[in-house]
Amino acid sequence: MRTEEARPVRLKDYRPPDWLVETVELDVSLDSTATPVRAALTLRPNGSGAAPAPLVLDGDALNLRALKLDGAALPPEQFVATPDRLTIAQPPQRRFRLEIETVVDPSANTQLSGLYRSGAIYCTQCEAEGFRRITYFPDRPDVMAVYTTRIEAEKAEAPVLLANGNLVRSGDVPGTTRHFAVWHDPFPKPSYLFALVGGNLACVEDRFRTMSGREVTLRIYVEQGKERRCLYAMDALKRAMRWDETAFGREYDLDIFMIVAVSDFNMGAMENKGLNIFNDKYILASSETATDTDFERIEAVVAHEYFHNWTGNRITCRDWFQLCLKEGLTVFRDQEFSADQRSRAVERIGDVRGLRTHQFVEDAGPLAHPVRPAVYHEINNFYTATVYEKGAELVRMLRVLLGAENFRKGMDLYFSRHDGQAATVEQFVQCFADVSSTDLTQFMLWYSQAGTPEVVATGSYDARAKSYRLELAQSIPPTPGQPSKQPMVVPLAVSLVGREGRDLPLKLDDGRTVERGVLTLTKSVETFVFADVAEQPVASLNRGFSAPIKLSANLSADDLRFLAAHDADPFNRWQALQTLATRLLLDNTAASRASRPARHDPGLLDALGATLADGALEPAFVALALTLPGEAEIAREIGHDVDPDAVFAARAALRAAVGEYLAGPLFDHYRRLSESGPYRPDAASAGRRMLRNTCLDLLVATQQPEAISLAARQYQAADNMTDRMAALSALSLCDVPERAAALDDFYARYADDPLIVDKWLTLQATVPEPATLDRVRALTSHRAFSFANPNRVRALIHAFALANQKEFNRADGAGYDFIVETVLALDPKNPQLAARLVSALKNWRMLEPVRRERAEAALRRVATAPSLSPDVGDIVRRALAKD
Ligand code: 0A1
Ligand code: ZN
Repeated sequence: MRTEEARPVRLKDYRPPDWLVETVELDVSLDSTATPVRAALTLRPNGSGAAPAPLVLDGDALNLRALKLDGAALPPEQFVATPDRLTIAQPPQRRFRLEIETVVDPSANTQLSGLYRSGAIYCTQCEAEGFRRITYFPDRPDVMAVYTTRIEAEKAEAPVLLANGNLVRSGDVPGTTRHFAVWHDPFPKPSYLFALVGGNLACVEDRFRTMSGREVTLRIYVEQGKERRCLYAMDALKRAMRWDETAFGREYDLDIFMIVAVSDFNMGAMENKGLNIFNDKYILASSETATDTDFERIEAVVAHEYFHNWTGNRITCRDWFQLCLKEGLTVFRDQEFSADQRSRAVERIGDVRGLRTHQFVEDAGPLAHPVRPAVYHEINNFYTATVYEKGAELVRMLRVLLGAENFRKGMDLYFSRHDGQAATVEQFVQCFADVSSTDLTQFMLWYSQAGTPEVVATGSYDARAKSYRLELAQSIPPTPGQPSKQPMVVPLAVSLVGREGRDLPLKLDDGRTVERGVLTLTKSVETFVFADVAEQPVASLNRGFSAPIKLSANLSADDLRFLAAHDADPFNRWQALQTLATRLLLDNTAASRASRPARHDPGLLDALGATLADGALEPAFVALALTLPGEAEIAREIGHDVDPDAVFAARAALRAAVGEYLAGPLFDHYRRLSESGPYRPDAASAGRRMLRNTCLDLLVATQQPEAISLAARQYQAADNMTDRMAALSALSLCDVPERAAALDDFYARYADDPLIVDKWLTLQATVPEPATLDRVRALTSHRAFSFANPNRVRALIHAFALANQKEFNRADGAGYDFIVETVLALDPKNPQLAARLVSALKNWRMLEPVRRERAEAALRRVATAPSLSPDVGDIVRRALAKD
């Protein structure tokens, strides 16, 4: 195992590589414990006239068996090979061929990086730095080579042999029980996009005709017997391929596109060229096994990985600091795809909820970092909500600022100007500056300044002058290493909403025009005065969440109720209700801590009731409107001295109050929305189920026996996983006998299906009761659980630490102790997984003093443990750092 090493890597130190690799020929002979890897690289010096450069290749836990240069064994005094480096001090300063033989042990690879085994399948994961665990290589994304891969294996063990690109040849190895396949990928690619797979896999096949008429074979490989569960993923893939042609003019480029689903995977999926490898959770779905949310995620992840073919693969990143160049942009693209496939408003609300829950929370704590970080110790720790989700928001802001047409032109220019290159964020943004003749220098601050900007809006109407004055002030809180910030460009989509919800014309008194309803704030404080405002309006600001900011506006409760009922922008209708609920939840959390009685807000309840009654609204939108902000988000709003018990109590009380106050209409909707006919995963059907299940959840929150038995009945009668899980999850929050019975029944029904058992583990981990921690501990010995499988660990332990704020943050610190124990046990086996788990403690400074002290002590125990991985070491050091 690699242990900690002092290696800050800095953006400012970037240097082009001394050596380039033109071609890579790999020959991998699969064996479960000793797989020989022969790599033949054609290397050439990068650039001319420079001082002679040594050749330094990266390695990680490698074992060199042989080394040849231009066909001759290299004498031992001419090179140094350690597990993590191969150095040839004086290589010839010309093109040469280097043949390297290493041997790797896939079965011992518990980190799931490099070549490893998932069950009986051989597979690889090379992003970010996994290729160096297979062979010595300049393992950096700006070294792009053409790969030819020969894989050999026992026919019986691995009848299917796959690698990137197109199949060139395959056949038996004469005189043996082995066979081979040779794959060639004509597109030069960085090593992180290399992949190979070997195993006994079933395959589902389809075809796609691209917009220029080329026929592409599509294949999804899965465990034998699970073929039927791939059909939805295949359908999503074809829709994604078509969408990329229409929305971005991007066509697929190889003859075959393959996806392989494996059970052991550290992340969601990986966009290897022509051979995506997926966590099977994001492929397998049927109405009996997957919820609507699972279907939606599968669609989004399949699309995301496919979209990487252009944004990531054809144009890759110059270095890992540019990670958002592929990830932020590709998340933006998958969000747009989902918005077009489903409901734009509902998708946007979902994306913003995700951003606030994960990214805003990250940005408010010690792990805050810019979308493009300037330094890292361990790149694996930068696959974050900030790089992905905030990164996507920055791309979206470019579109808001420049308009859809210029945005598309900018994308077209990016694709044509940088195809085949390893690019930077500057080069990306420059394309938009060029097509729109706009100076985007200030916009670049979004990439370099961490922290969520706070915008305070103060509006006032002058009835006599018929003018509306809007003062906007922005500030960005300090974040680690960045004590003070410069003002950013904030594109604020706005409207002045008049009586009956009409958008009043926007005319600035200084003659400037408000293009596409967007005000662009560029200074710390700016005032906009609107002229000819015929009536007193209510300002609807940051429509569609046009900028990823925290906005506070001087809107009264009446104004918010008005917007909730009338705003033409659905996002802000939803936001108005969230703001009202957040105000109440903050007051009541404080009241609970001070043992004061809770405040009631009949106005909020009426507004929720009116939303429920509004038949013109989409059911999924109504469901989101009825869903209160989560505990993590409320905690972040409070910001300091947080008592998670008080947050939980305030939220639970409000859910119960909504359930009681709206019991009649909730029951009515519940009955009216029952679906007839077979289950269909489309967005409209899913939206109806979502609203019906939200009604059930609010009713069950009252703990009334009638509601409990309704949930118990739904659990039994459900003909699809969405309804069964919704009933079980509502019940799981109540301490009633029906809960235990339903949980036992669920396990008995699905014991043989690990992905479904994961749902069962999560439900138990998220019960907000003191007995939960013991239950979670006990479940770690359950036969369905394994520390070796990341999905199991995430389902049980990450869920406890991240989705059960109350029990994880127990005042006695036992929740933290459990996480520390688990992190230390996991770290030597799978550091990436351990690092993600320990980051659950990142917001310790926000807590009230007793918990804060215990959480800090827990982090210190991790920090002082011997031989931490670089992954965990980096997180705990940053989490504890002073600034
Ligand atoms: N590029 C993938 C995510 C990914 C990142 C790192 C991995 O291993 C450390 C694996 C996958 C994506 O964005 O889908
Ligand atoms: Zn991605």
